[in-house]
Amino acid sequence: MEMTLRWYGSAFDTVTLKQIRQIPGVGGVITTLYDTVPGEVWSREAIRKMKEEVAEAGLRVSGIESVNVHDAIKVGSSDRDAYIENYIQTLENLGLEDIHLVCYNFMPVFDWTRTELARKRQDGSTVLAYNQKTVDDMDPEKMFESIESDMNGTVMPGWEPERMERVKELFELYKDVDDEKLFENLKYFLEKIMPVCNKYDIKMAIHPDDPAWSVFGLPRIIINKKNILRMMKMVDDPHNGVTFCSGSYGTNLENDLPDMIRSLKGRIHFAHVRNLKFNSPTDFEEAAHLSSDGTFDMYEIMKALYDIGFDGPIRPDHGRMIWDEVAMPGYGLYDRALGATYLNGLWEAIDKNARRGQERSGQ
Ligand SMILES: [Mn+2]
Repeated sequence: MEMTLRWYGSAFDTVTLKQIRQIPGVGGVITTLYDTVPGEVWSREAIRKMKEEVAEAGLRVSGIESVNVHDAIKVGSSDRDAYIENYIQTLENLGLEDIHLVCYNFMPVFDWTRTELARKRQDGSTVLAYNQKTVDDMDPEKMFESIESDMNGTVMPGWEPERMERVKELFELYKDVDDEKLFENLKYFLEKIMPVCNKYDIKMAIHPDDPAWSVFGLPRIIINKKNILRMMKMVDDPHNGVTFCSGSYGTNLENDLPDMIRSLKGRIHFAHVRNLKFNSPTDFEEAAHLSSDGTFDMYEIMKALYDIGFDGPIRPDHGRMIWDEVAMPGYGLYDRALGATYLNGLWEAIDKNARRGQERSGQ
């Protein structure tokens, strides 16, 4: 595996490449052209400029998170082919610039959903949190307003103000789209892009829906083992893979995370590893990465990734806001640096233990 950190670009991120370079064991960033809109072609020049900036700081671009998919593709409207053509052109330009990993999602209207961006924990840190009751009592059009004040002046991915102004229109757009239709549209999209992915060896890594169930009555399909295996099978190409995000699949306690990882051997192209603390099955908050601070056994998650021979980029995911840092909620420097270090430590221990086991058995 390759330890990385997500970075939004120098114009948008409070964290600098210089800081990332100083986190032990982090050699790459997962980044994006944050000022592009879904459906737009990314130019080779812009991609190269981004790569050069990262390289000058002594790091590499390990992958893109995300190239967002236009709503026309998700709902399957008549203009989708033009947007798919643009997507293919972007993939081609990324391939020509030697970038081989693209994370994306297929979530309708809202990307990840949280009801609080700064819930205070006992130690004084603040974290993102989710409470189903709050969602049930809320008008979806008010969702953005309710969390905007806690964004610390940043623009959060999937929650761009221009997009949120259109929420009503977006709900209208998705009104006839159910799970089956969404699967169908995803299949159509993947079949169209697989040739360019094969040509440039670009691994597509779909991010799970977060939380892993329907929110505001919208369809959600990338939520559990059954659905993700269906998706792998419906376009059975190794370039059609997943981002294994423990914090997103883990929102549903019925998802057995190590088991899911093992069942996706060879198709996990990217991993987000973080912990959640459940107060009830429908109320959770984002904990520190350490197992004992949350509900998940992080050793078992890392062990499963190790056991399937995972060799792609991995990143700590949302961190807590600690030490008075002011940053995009979930994306400060300090707690993600602690997370990277902890995950690197787990991996080293698992790796050494496995090697010693092999030596002992004379293999
Ligand atoms: Mn994630």
